[in-house]
Amino acid sequence: MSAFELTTVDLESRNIASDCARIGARIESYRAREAVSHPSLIVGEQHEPAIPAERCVPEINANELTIDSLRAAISEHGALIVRDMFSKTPMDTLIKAADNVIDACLDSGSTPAMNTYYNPPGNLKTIMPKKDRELGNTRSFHRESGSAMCVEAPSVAEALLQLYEAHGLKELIGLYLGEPPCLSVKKWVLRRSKLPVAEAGWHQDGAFMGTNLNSLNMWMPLNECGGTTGAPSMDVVPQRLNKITSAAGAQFDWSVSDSQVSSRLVDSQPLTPTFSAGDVFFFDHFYLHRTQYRSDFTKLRYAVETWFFGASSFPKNQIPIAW
Ligand SMILES: O=C(O)CCC(=O)C(=O)O
Repeated sequence: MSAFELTTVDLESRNIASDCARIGARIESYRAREAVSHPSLIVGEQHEPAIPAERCVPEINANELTIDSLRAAISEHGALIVRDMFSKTPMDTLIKAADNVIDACLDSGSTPAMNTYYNPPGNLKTIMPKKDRELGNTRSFHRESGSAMCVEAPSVAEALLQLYEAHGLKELIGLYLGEPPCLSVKKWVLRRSKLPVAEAGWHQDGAFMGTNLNSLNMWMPLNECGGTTGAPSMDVVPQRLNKITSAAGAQFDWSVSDSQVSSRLVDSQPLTPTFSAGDVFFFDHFYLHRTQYRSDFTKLRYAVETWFFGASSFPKNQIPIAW
């Protein structure tokens, strides 16, 4: 494991102009790039999901994380929890960063001065197919959900990439995807839950990203959540799915109703894992989940959600960017 720790001093001493230029270049390098039409899919409808003896969310310690343990868990159970992936220092740095970035993005009427926590690249608007309107809608969606895109703060985004790479994740995720990974403007997000937690729909991200792609999400809670912690974790259906479940009766065309979850998925009733700061949770675009829903949370939960895609098997609608 690497010694790279990511302190607030490290973060705040970064060069914000060169980080902004790097994120701008990462965005630009995918502007004209289209995904291949027939990628070799890791999971597709033609893959019969293995039925494991036990429906669970498998978990391992970071020192057991290999390409084989990752592949086996995702192919049998749809997900993997890795305990103790990161130490507490970078998680605390990122909580402060999430507060600053989300707060900077909150006021739609004013533009904060450029700083470590807010310096969106100039091409963020032009890369969106519907330009201003799409960027505005994406930002309002995040404001309402208590989140912000990492690329709003290129120094935070670049520091995250450095942290991931120092922990061997670039190589591991590339092996999993079968090619170098790319990320996405829209699906790389700093999150700070709102209290009370709204009842968010059960969903599979493939419902709006599409399914002709290869993906791996690394969801990283920055503080403890679930169980008796008082902070919301994630509710999950602990099952390898290989298609999108019907949206019939659900609030949105990309979400899944409670009754579908309780009636169609009777053998794998939802679970709510408990996480500590520094754990990570891997799953793909077929995994059915939602923000843990209960009315009595007392604490905020911070997280970073990072979706990785194959460099040639990505959802163009999520605005891919180079790693
Ligand atoms: O952070 C959350 O509660 C939800 C995250 C999520 O839906 C995702 O990572 O796809």
